[in-house]
Amino acid sequence: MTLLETIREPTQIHDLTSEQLETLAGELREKMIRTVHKTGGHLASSLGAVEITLALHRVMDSPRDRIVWDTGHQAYAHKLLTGRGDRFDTLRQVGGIGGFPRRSESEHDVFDGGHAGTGVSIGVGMAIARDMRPTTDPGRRQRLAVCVGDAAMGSGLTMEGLNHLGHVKHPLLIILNDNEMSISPSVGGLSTRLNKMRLSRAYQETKSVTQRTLPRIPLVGRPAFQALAWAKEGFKRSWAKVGFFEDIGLTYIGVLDGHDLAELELAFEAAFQLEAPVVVHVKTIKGRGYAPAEEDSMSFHGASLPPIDLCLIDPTEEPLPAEEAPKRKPKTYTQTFVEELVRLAETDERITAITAGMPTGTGLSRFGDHFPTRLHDVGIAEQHAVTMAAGLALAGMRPVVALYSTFSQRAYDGLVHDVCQNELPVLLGLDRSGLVGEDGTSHQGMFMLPGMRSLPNLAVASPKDEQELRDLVVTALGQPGPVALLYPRDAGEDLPDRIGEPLEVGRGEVLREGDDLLFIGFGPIVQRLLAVADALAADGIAATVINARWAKPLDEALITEHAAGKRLVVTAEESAAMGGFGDGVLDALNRAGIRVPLHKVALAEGFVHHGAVDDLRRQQRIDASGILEQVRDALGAMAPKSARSKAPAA
Ligand SMILES: Cc1ncc(C[n+]2csc(CCOP(=O)(O)OP(=O)(O)O)c2C)c(N)n1
Repeated sequence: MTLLETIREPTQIHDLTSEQLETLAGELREKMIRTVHKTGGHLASSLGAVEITLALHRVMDSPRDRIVWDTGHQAYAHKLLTGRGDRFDTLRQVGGIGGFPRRSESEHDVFDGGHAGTGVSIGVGMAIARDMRPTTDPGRRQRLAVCVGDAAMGSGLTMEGLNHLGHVKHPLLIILNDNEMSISPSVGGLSTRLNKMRLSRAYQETKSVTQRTLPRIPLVGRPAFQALAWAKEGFKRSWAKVGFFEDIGLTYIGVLDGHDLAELELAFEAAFQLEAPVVVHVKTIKGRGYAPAEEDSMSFHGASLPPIDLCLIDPTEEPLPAEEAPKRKPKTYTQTFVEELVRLAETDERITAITAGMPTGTGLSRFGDHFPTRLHDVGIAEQHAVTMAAGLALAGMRPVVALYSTFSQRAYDGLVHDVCQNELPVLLGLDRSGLVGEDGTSHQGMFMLPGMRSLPNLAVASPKDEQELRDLVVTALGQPGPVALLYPRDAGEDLPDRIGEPLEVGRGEVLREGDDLLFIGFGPIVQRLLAVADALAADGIAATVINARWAKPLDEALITEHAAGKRLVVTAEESAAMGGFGDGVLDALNRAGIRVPLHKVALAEGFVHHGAVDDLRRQQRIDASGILEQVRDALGAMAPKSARSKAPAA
């Protein structure tokens, strides 16, 4: 049995020796590497945070004390130390444990995360609540810590939280886990500043900061004594230029080696003794402990990882087989979107692209390869990305912002107030629209369509295949106002490349005709409707299939023309049902006075948990066979009672 296998509760690590802790750190890393080898996941970030996790759990007493993981993608060691070792191999699988902290899994998880930049605000809220308790309440002694990556540190939400914390000054430990990386290298003025802090170690400032801070450390108890001893030595060697954080009212300790467990423990203890908001700035190596991930943390950041060579952690394992020629994979919608953009940007210098910290995920790095000065990575700052696009558009440019649908939720006000109110020609590419899979509830791209349907001036489209995505990119960039294009994480239909052609805004198309039913789909789900129509045709039920293309403006004329006289209208979208595309069709039919039963195929109400996209589609009954079942159920429910009892089971 390994040491890790004996740990059920984090308090068990309080009494381990430094040798045992070193062994444990190794075992944690091995377990992560072996698991993520099979499941995929955020390997590099979690490998880099092992010592931070151990140190936090040693100086804190979770769950009485609370540890908040910003984003939550670096918390695998925390999961393994808090009773989830047995189930860890189910990571990110349907029914298994999630990739981010989840309160349903453990009392040690504080907050269901997934989006970057939330940690400090959560921590500030909890600190305020703690300090509102009566002074006699033991809960007042609760220690609170937030671990934030350097890229998330630069996000707007974190900045708002720090700004407020510097004002209210509630005790809170913020660990700045600085590995110089976002998914790609971190960008921005703060990142440059952190670099300087790391490099300079400004001893000349040590004295004044030490003088200011040391008297505030109470001299009681052994931990305080240790902390003080550390502080006396540690401040000398590690206080760096403190301007930024100190200027806004936070105490700063750093820069420390984020893999030196003893030093981290002392720093965290010292920070708690200060009873103030303290930023402990630690330098870590993303991917620490697995050479390929240390060398290329970008590839080992997340979901679709390169193959993991287990023999690098255990020589008895077989090395990876020699590389086979890569199989040709159909192009993704993301690739097609960027290809078309690049093509258009060759002749239109006004086209500029913006990413919020996701140049590789959104494919825009390719745009940057062609036009380095026309790609702007603003960091994890979706709101700024969209409002900055409004600024570019006001100045005559044709900005294209590509965001994952889920992260674009942050930019909703920018879209409403800045882009739509001002009717600006911004193209918003909503990548990962629909189910995204293993990242789970926080990441599914399912809420923006209902949110956007009510926005004046905005056109909203989604293609049935990747060729049509090209057409829609051309169309969108020809519009005088804003357009949102929704496309999924998936590969396309493997259709030949061709140049996009402009389409008419708000015009759908009929793909096949049949007298009994009307299917209307928004986005690539149209392909599944065609398959369902084929299956029903074999039963003698004929369906018309409309590719709507536009959720807004909706092709009401086409829809009402074909809905009249049908037994059932079925709408389909891979998005939240409430207020979505189907509701738009229903409204249109009502307005036109057409009374036909309508069945909405969409995601069930509630959050969609993690798992492979195919499994989730099956679970939600929005894969082709699920839709077929739904249609048969709806037809069965409509049949007159006598006929219904005879109807075959779906
Ligand atoms: C609002 C939001 N935008 C984008 C992302 C995608 N994302 C996940 S982790 C990450 C990089 C985080 O970098 P950092 O905070 O420095 O932590 P590290 O992974 O380097 O430890 C990004 C951009 C996200 N989770 N949330």
